[in-house]
Amino acid sequence: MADAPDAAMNQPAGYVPPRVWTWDQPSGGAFANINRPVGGATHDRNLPVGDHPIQLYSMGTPNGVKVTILLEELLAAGHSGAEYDAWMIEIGKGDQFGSGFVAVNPNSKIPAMVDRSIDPPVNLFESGSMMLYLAEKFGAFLPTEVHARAATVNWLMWQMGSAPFVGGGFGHFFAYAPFKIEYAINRYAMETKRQLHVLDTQLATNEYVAGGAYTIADMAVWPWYGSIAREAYGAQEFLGVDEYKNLMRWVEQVGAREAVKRGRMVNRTFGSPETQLRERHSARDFEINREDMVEARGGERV
Ligand SMILES: N[C@@H](CCC(=O)N[C@@H](CS)C(=O)NCC(=O)O)C(=O)O
Repeated sequence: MADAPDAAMNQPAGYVPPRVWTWDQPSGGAFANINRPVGGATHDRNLPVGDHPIQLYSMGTPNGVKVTILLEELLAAGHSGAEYDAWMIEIGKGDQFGSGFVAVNPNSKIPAMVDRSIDPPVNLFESGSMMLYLAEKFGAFLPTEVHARAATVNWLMWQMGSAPFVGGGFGHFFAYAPFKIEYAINRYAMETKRQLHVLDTQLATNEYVAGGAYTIADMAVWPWYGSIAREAYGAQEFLGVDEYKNLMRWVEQVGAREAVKRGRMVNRTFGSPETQLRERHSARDFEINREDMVEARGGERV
C-alpha cells in the first residue's frame, strides 16, 4: 500500500508517496543518468551498416553476450550465413536513445539486431526473441523433438523472466543503489538464491539446462548465472555460490567452449584489454583488433 502505517519507518524517514509521481529529482545510484520515465529517441543518429547479413547493435553485458555467444556458436558449427557485424552501443552514453536504434528497438535497450539477408530487413529486439529467431533460421541449438524443444523454450523464457530480479533487483540494491537498504537486499538475495537453487537442481540430473543437449537455453542462462557464480556485483561470498555444485560444474563446462570465450569478448567495455573486442566485423578481429592490440597501436583499429 502506498501510505504505509508508520511513515517514520520509511526510507527516507517520513517519506510518503505523493498521489501522483513526478520526475523532479535524480534517483541517485549508478546509471541514474540514463533513466527516464518516457520512451523514444533523444537525438538523431543513423545506425552504421556493415557488409554481413546480420547487423548487431549491442554491448557486452549479459543480455548482449547471449546473442554474441549464439552467433559465434553458429559460425563454429559452419553456418556462414551467421556472419555478423557487431557495433558498439554505449548505453552509459545514451546511444540506445539514438533515432536509428529506437527505430529497430522502441524499447531502447541492447541488444538489437537487423537481419539484412531478407528484403525488407527483419528488425529484432529482446535477446530471447533474437535467439529463437537465429536458432530457427539456422536450424541449430533448438531441438526439433517436441519435448526437447518445449524444455528449451521453457528455460529460455525462464531466463528472460528471472534475470531481471537478479540484475534490476539484487544487483541494483546490492551494488548500484546510492545506499544499502536491508529490506530490498534481503528480498532480492532470497529470490536470487532461490533461482540459483532451481538451476542447481535442474543441473543435478541434466548435463545441460534443458536436458542432454547444449541449446540456446544454455547460451541464454550462462551469461547471467555464470556471471553471478563467478564475478557479478562482488556478491559470490554473500550469496554462497559455492554451495551450488552442479551449477558450478556447468558454468565451467560451458565457459570452456571456444565460441563462448569469443562471444564474451564481443562489444565488451570492461575487464582487462585482452578480453575486449569492442567491435567485431570479421573473425580475424579476434586476432588483430583486441583492445590490448588497439591500445598498443595508439588507438588504431585495422
Ligand atoms: N529483456 C531485454 C533486456 C535488455 C536490457 O535490459 N538491456 C540493458 C543492458 S543489459 C540496457 O540496454 N540498458 C540501457 C537502458 O536501460 O537505458 C533483453 O533480454 O534483451
